[in-house]
Amino acid sequence: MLKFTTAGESHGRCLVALVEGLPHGLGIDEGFINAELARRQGGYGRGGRMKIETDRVEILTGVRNGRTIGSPVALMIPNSDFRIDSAPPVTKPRPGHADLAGMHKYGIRDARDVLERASARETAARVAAGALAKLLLREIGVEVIGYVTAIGPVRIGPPGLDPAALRDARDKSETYCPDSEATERMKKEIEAARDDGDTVGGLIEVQALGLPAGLGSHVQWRQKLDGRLARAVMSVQAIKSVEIGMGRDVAGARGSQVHDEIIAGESGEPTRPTNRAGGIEGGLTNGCPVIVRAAMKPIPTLMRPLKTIDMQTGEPADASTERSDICAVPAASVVVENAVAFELAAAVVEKFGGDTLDEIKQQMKR
Ligand code: EPS
Repeated sequence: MLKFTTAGESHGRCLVALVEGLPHGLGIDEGFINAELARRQGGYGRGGRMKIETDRVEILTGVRNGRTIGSPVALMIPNSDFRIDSAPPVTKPRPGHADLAGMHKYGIRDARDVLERASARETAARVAAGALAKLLLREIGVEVIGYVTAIGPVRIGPPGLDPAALRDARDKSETYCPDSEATERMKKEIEAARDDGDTVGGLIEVQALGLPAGLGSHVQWRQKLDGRLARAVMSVQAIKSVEIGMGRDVAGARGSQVHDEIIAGESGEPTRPTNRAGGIEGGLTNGCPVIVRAAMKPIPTLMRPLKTIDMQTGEPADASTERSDICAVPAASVVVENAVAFELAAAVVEKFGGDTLDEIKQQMKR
């Protein structure tokens, strides 16, 4: 079973990802992991922390001469802003953050112990783990591409580009949006939020291409691939909804406008002229691209703070204003992309798994 766990705090010594279940013999490209970490740090609207950090992975275990040896892979990303012991207490919980709920959970009046772990800084570890999964998917011809489709009210339609063009257009955009004209409007939206002391959210879309049919399972609820993807994406900090394919639009349409007809392809194989299901039927991949969409709320740390209560005094107060981002939707698109990649790689290992990468490839050819 391919799985990962993370550890680490926002201003602690480091972040850690422990990845178990990677096959033996997978080439580990450290430069690729670092490039993914750098993408996560970027995007228009990021705050001051990203000027302090240069996230780089240290591979602590499980790799010999650039290849996995079948044992767990421990990844570490050191924090430059390591000051957890001297970081000030946070007594005025920010609406929308884990601050107040976490204070209740632990019976404390300082949210620092909570926010250090709740912070989206943890997503650096998720991206590092996801990058390993992508290296595995790359070996079997699967690619996963995430991009931004909305910032606040600025929204684009389906990009309709082939994978190489899509990636290229996204990588040219400061908001990781494949539409250059929309990118400029998105930047203005972020600037307007900044000028108001506010924050702004958006929409993310991920496409996974080249997946074989039959990944996941229809048999048991916890094995259904759509459910597993939804959990992986919904658990990303600040994500409030997850959709697959048409998503919520299915509710207002008739069956004939929702389901993808099956026709014979050139050599008689079943194909689909449409992909409204987003590549998953019955909890299984159906051979079409998997399409996952997620909505991110605006970050809860507002420079023009919302009303709250000082938990030390019980008096009304303005919420705490830690340094933060105005918009982290581009960064979150990298996180969601990697979260999706990890679940898909786990489903591949489950179906075709063997001890080695070669065994997986052999199994897939059968
Ligand atoms: C983040 C690091 C954080 C924030 C952001 C994400 O750094 P700091 O708290 O030191 O400014 O920029 O965290 C949050 C949005 C949050 O709610 O905690 C990162 O590495 O992505």
